[in-house]
Amino acid sequence: MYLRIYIAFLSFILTAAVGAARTSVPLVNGWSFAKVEGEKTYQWENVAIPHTWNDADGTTPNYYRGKAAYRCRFDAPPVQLHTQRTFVRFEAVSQDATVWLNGKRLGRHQGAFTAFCYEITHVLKEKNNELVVKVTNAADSLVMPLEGDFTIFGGIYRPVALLILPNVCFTPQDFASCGIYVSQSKVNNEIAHLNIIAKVDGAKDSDGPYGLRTTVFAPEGHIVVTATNSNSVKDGSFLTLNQSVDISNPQLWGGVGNPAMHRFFFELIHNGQVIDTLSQNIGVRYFEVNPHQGFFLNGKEFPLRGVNRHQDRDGMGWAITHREHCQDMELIKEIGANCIRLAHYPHSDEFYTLCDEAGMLVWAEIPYIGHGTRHYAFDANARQQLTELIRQNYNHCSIFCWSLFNELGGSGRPHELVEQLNELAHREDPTRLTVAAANNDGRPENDMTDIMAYNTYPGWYWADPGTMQWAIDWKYDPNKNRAIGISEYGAGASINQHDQHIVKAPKTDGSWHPEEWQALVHEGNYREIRKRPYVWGSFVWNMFDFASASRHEGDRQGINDKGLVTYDRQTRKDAFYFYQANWSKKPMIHITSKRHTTRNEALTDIKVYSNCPEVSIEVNGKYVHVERLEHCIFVAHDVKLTSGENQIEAFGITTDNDVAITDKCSWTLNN
Ligand code: GCB
Repeated sequence: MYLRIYIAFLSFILTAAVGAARTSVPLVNGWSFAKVEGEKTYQWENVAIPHTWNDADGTTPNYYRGKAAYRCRFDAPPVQLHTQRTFVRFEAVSQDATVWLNGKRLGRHQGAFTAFCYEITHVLKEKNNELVVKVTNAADSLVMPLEGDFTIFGGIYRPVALLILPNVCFTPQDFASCGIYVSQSKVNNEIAHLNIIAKVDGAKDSDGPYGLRTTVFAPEGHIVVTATNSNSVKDGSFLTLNQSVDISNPQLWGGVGNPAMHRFFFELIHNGQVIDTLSQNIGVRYFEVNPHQGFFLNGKEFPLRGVNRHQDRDGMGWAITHREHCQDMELIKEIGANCIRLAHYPHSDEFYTLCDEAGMLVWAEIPYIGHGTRHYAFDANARQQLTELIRQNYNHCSIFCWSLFNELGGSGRPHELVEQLNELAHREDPTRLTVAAANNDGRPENDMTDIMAYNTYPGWYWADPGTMQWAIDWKYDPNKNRAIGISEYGAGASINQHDQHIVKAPKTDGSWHPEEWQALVHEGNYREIRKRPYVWGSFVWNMFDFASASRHEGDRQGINDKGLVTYDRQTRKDAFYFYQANWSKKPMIHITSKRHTTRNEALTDIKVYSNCPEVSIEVNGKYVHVERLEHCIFVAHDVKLTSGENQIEAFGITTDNDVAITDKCSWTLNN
């Protein structure tokens, strides 16, 4: 057995060495940047990529939405002139970029969230190349998104790299995808039937046949199958190789807790030689949404309990790095979610990869928000952004649905475009579902996607938290085969504002957003969601506070404070722990209102979230009576604090091995 694995790896390493002609050289340094206003170019400053020019003003109402320029001077990395080609690939530039190399215009890309790639083989010099990128993040009625409360940070905010590839290669130019698409056409517990399409760039008719060899490694590392047969057809400028691969008794990717992935190693073969190679980690899985029973993963009920994520971060805006992506994922894992809506636009490839590895199910989305314009160029931009989202992220097994819009309204007949986008998504990817998030009932586009979800804020923008029951029941029709989810719900909260008696929503656009109300909204909303197993998924708005320049509410300018974690990722709000208690298997206990350290009233309730079956609470060393409520909430009612400092301690006994876990805090009574 071990010998087999060893031989498999040895042959893997040897073929990889032949195909090592493919390299990627990140362009991180050597950049300078200047804002451009009219004829005036401001002082150039040295910057590193990723970069945004809105890191400091992104939460102010008049943040800079305009033009800027970047310049990068670099020497060419070693390239074998006759056998290799060079490309420059941008992972995302916000939002409209035109690129030149050594004075030659390479192209223009419109859309802030997707990658694009140009060939530079014949423009690249050995020394002193100058790459120029002119960018604007000014609002543009022909480029999605046209609306949304989130800040549109400008800049080259995701990595840029030079790709050095063999003359004939898996193409980087098919909407900047990796050139290979693994389609999970039929997967069940007995077999994974996969169709692979590899698009090849640079092949000439006179070259004779090209072949594709695919080797699939099991999660443990041994080879499970090697496929060598492929059909080739000329498809525009590419040669397309089609192949079927069957994995018998596949080890399935089972979501959080069981994200087993196979390694796919692709070799492009010509005249018996391996001329290009590519490797992808992909989990095989199958899923289904039953309109009356919810989400199923690999044939088993799998209720999706999720959060939404925006990509920005305090002091960095969208220009975040590996470290920040990982930290976000760690926090999402810590809360115990099993699903993420990556709102409201395509996120970084790196984050989808983290989702694959963590076993998170993912809702992926294009930025078609609020309204569109009835202009062919806008429609074309929508189609382009959707195609890029799908092709660039095709192999991410975490993604189960493509979302076509968020909260459309207005009279611009958006359903006509949604219909086109729905067809496009199905044509591009028949294996995944289409979805959308609406906030208005009765609109024609709400009936077009495979499954549907609604943004609803009972207890915040309207009514009280328990009204979530009507919000859901109103949308769900037991006689209709229409699966319903909750794509957004939540409430704003400041970690510096507290109220022990709050019974109704504060003024939502006011400055008073006590942390306690957010927690009550989530308790009330979640209770109703849980009672309805047909809700295929629910997604808290939002996992993190995010920049929303036009807002001035709560205790910070320019922040949407509905996050369960603060914008700097330093503080988990009480509502975070409510979900952790309900979702995470790791024993936890948390006293709420801990930050309400100075009290003016002696009588108070003490509320604790814990996933332990039993919780006890001591106040100044004496036990108080604790009532256990549903959904991991424990309350000691009308506890009397004494003047001065009070020590509160909560104990939970875990089910595993009777170990006690504790949390404590101290409150000072002022009279
Ligand atoms: C929504 C939007 C989202 C907003 C959110 C809010 O329905 O889809 O982009 O941020 O409401 O906080 O109001």
